Amino acid sequence: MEAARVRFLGRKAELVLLLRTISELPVEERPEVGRVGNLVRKALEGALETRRGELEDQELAQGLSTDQIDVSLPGRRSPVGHLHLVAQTQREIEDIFIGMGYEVVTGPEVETEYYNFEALNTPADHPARSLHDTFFVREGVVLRTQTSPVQVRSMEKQRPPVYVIAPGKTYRRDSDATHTPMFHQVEGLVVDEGITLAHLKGTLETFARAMFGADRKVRLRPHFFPFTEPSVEVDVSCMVCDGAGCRLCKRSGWLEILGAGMVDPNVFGFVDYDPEIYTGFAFGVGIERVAMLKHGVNDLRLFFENDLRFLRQF
Ligand code: 2NL
Repeated sequence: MEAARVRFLGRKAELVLLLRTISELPVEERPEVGRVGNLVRKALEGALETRRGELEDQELAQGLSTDQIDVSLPGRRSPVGHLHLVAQTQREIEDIFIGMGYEVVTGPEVETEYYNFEALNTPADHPARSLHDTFFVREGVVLRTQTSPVQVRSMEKQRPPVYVIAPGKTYRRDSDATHTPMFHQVEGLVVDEGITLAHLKGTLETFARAMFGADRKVRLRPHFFPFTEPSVEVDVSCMVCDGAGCRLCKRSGWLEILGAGMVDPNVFGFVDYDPEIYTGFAFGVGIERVAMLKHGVNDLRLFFENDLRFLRQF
């Protein structure tokens, strides 16, 4: 169409050249040549315009018949995330203890030395209170090294019976293949009349079986913590070999999962509970450790690198 326009209406078109040289014609011929020439030019312009309209209509009709939007095609899904394995595991632990009637309590990650150490029978000269092991915010204020201070606050607020668990972040100045400066813990505390070590063992058995399988056995080994007496370390029978001995449990058949004990009467002294009336047990379990054992994760650092190829597997 453009070629036709140039040929018949362009600067060098016959008609245009004729109209331009009209002044060279005899005077009496000029009006008639001008009139007819302009008529022809208008006719050509009209024809081009008509054809342009036809072609545009054709193009639109073609587009409408081939470029249809198929509204029945599935849409593109927005990516949806999920909880981090540590958060999932924390909730799983919470659910098990909620099922046994416990209340979930939380508290500050920045704590006073009083709640983090003093009230837990950990005296000022204890090595855990050194600059080497604990992050100090300022004099008398630390990043909590365990979630027990939350439980001390619970005891201050309510009288027994106390059945609480305290999940959350904890901080220690430690960093290597098996320790990170921040990690997660769930602590549990029971205070009531007539609570014994047997109640502790039964509770931890229920926990271990809910978490790692109905066949799990639990054993207690003597240990020491400043805030419990007696104190124990708690092993669960290996879920890989069922106690027979394998690489995971280093041929022993047992895996250490937590620390626990009977609440030291000195701790009750700080919250004004009468140790002649009440006894209690407490325990602390590392959430990352539970998640690693349950899911076969062999490197603690995977939890903190935020590599989606790892996280998406859970
Ligand atoms: C561990 C295991 C433990 C507790 C935490 C506790 C809390 C109160 C009173 C007495 Cl309020 N004890 N918590 C007891 C035993 C063990 O944590 O491996 N900690 C270093």
